[in-house]
Amino acid sequence: MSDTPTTTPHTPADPTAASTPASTPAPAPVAGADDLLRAVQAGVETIDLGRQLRVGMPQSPNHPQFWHTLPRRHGDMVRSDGSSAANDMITTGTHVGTHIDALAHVSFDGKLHGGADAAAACVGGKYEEHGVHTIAPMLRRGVLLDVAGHLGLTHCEGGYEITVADLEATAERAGVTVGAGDVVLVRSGWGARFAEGAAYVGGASGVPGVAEAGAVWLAERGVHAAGADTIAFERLAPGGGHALLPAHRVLLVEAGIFIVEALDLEGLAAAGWAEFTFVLVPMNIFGATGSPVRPLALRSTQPQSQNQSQSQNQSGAAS
Ligand code: UVW
Repeated sequence: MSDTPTTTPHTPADPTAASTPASTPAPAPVAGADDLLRAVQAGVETIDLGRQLRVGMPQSPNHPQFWHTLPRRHGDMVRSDGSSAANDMITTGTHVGTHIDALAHVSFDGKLHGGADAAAACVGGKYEEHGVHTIAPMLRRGVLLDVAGHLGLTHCEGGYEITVADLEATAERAGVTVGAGDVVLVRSGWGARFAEGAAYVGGASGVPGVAEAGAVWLAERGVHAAGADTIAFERLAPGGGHALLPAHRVLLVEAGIFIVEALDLEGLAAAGWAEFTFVLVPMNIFGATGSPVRPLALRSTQPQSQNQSQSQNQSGAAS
């Protein structure tokens, strides 16, 4: 058996509870180990940004529902030694729970990102170009823009447009800049309402989020992906549902930027992490338009000065 430490992301038993950082144990450093492995072994805190998948959880009305059942339960088939196995079956849309939108998800005037003809791009019911299988696993700088926190609100109101001024003021207050290749997570606070079900989907009330201008701001900064704690990432007008999704057009079609929706950002905001390592691996479903995901935010448990002196010692030892 390997003695390599495993990271155990924190999963709250109560799906409405905010994730709090979970620390990995800190085993003895391995001589000659890779720098990244050494940093992980020195200690990592993890915040789970994914929602627990539960039958009946709130989801966009546009997508097939998540369903989980047990076709075989203990005792249905018992082996000669007395053991038995329980097995599951799930059926689900790919845009349920915390999920990522692939570029194939949205077209505009019949075109996908890069100008591909949206109808022709679907061959045998698969989007070979821009399907979710084309999204490489993400290990990137993550930035939290806690807009609700900046505005001093538990959550922005339904239908509130998070403006460019809000994004810039939130970033400035947190002391972060949004740069090329980043994954930017915008917190409206609406995610705290996930357990309320239909209220979270926000049909009548609308949902807060960035609109076209905010999406253009993100695209101008060359971000790799943008996410939010809401059902559709962007501002939804009261009573308007998903009638118009201009941020989807700007990000997915015009800029080629992935969108992550229904994130749990409460733990991240409570921990005050404005900058962190972001990890996300989509399911490798050939030709699909999206995938449920379980993203993680990671930070070293070592004080920054200690990290710097460790790497100085190591480079000194190497020279
Ligand atoms: C749409 O219906 C546009 O789906 P999603 O909210 O996953 O982007």
